[in-house]
Amino acid sequence: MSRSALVVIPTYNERANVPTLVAGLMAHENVRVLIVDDQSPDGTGTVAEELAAQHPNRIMVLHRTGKRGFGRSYIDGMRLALNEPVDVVCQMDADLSHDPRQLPDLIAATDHADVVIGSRYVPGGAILNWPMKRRVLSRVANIYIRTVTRLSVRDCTTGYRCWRKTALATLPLDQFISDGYSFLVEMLFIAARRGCRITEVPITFVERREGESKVSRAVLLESAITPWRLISNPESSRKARRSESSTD
Ligand SMILES: Nc1nc2c(ncn2[C@@H]2O[C@H](COP(=O)(O)OP(=O)(O)OP(=O)(O)O)[C@@H](O)[C@H]2O)c(=O)[nH]1
Ligand SMILES: [Mg+2]
Repeated sequence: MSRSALVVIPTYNERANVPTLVAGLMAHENVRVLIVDDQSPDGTGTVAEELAAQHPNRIMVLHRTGKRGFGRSYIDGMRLALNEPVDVVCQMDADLSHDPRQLPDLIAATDHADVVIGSRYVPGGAILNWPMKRRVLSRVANIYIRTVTRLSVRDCTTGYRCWRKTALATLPLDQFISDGYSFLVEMLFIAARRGCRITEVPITFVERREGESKVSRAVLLESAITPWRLISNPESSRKARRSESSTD
C-alpha cells in the first residue's frame, strides 16, 4: 500500500473494542490512527493513551472537552488530520462494524476518486447480524436521502470512508450543522455539490458485539430533517451570509 493514511475514529464508551481495532489497523504499513474521544466514562481515553504509548508515532489521541457529539468530534479530528503529512484521511467507527482488513481496498480506490465510500449497498457489499428492523431502517433511510437530495451514492449513511486529503481540505468544515450521524450525509452532499469524484467499494458491515449503540431518537429526528435542510439551504445561502458580513 503506497499512499499514507490517517484514520480518524470517534469514540464514546468503546473501551472493549479499541484495542482490537487498533491491532487490525497497525497491521497495515503507512496507516496511522487518530482517536477522538469525548471523555468516555468507561475510560476509553486511557486505553487509547496506552495504545499510543505502544505504537509511538502511529497513534494520536484527541481528548475533547467541549460539548459531546459525533459530528463535532469528526470536525475536530479532521482539522487535526488536515495538518498531518498524509495523502488520505479515513473515517471509521470504533465498534468493529468496519473491518480494518478492508481498508487497503478503500485507500487504493482513492487513486481514481476524491471520496471512497465503504458501501453495504453495492454488489459484493453485505451486512452481518443485523435484525430485520435495523436492515429496513437503513434501507429506507438511504432511499429517503437519495430521493430528497438526488445523491447517486447507494450507501449515504456508512461511516467507513476515505478522502483524498486535498479534497477534504476543500470542504467548509466550520459550516457543518448536523451533529449526529446526519453529519455523514451532510459531508457527502457538500462534497458532491463541490464536484468531488465519489466511488463506492463494497464492505461487509458487522453488528457490534461489545458496547452500546448511541443512536437516539434525537439523532433519528435530525436524520429525517437534514436532507430537506440540505436542499433548501445549499451553500448559496451560507455564501450570501458570508459576503454580507464581509462587506460590513
Ligand atoms: N467522540 C464521539 N464518538 C461518538 C459519539 N457518538 C458515537 N460515537 C462513536 O461513533 C461511532 C459510531 O457510533 P455507534 O453507536 O456505533 O453508531 P452506529 O454504528 O450508527 O449504530 P450501531 O449500528 O447501533 O452500532 C462509534 O465509534 C462511537 O463510539 C460521540 O458523541 N462522541
Ligand atoms: Mg456502530
